[in-house]
Amino acid sequence: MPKKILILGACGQIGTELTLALRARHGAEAIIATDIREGQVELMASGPFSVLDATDFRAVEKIVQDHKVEEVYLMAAMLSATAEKSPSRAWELNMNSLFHVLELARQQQFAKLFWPSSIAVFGPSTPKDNTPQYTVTEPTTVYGISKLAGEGWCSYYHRKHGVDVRSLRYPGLISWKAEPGGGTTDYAVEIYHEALAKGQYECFLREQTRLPMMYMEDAIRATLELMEAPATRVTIRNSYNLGAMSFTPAEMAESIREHLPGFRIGYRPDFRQEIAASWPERIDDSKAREDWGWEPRYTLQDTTREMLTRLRDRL
Ligand code: AKB
Repeated sequence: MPKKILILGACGQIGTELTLALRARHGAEAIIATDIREGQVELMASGPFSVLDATDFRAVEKIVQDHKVEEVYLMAAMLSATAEKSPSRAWELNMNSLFHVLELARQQQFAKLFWPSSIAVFGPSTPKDNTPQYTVTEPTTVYGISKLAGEGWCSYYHRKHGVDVRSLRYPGLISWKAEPGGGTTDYAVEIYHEALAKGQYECFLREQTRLPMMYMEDAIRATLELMEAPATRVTIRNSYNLGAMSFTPAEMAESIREHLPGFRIGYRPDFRQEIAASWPERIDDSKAREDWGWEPRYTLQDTTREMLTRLRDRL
């Protein structure tokens, strides 16, 4: 019998592709996808799905027990921009959902946990270029504070209770299957949709705002590689820095112009500019490379080519 894997937050930007990738690897029936609401057609048709609130401890415990779950991926979270608008709801969702699964793992109700962290754990006092694994972490957003606290709890549960919890500090993620929602890096997905639909885009960040980014296929592969690595290779139990590329909105627009020469971009920075300005520009992910062999594949040019081709095919 294949091991049963539970995904909480399966309908979000990462959850959607993670669910499909895990189903391709382990078989549809082995993956129990859950979310607070139903997701897109491809995901819903791909295998078992239950509506589940990740902050409801009893409901999560029941599904773990009913399916004899061995691994959990907790992908439910409120992202940076939305969290600034609802700080207490963001804290409740981001922290309580994590506590619940850490507790169930401590009670040995399942064996292995993945929890996503973010470049948002860093703040304005962090070195921006080649941000090291170990450095100042003074986040200035609600989301970043919750991710930093979560990292602390992950390493605590590992040290004190031997919980096999693994985590990545994702950069901004670029995907075509599912759209992001409520993040500061979302412009890097919106821009492709608008480039194809209207030939122009108004960006909510300034043109020279450089941020670390990654194509979703790399992010999913990183997640699976970390989860499949032998426990002895996983020396970091709060969260690994993870990098791939780094660019500004102006550079992204330039890469789109190589395919759509008439594409135009304008800039109208909003409150997300301040969030982006507090984050690193480029990440040093040498610990992930050393420990479990991380190697990104997609550059900005690859990403632009893939995004435009895939989105065009879907039109
Ligand atoms: C966000 O913009 O909030 C996220 C992230 C960098 O964690 N994409």
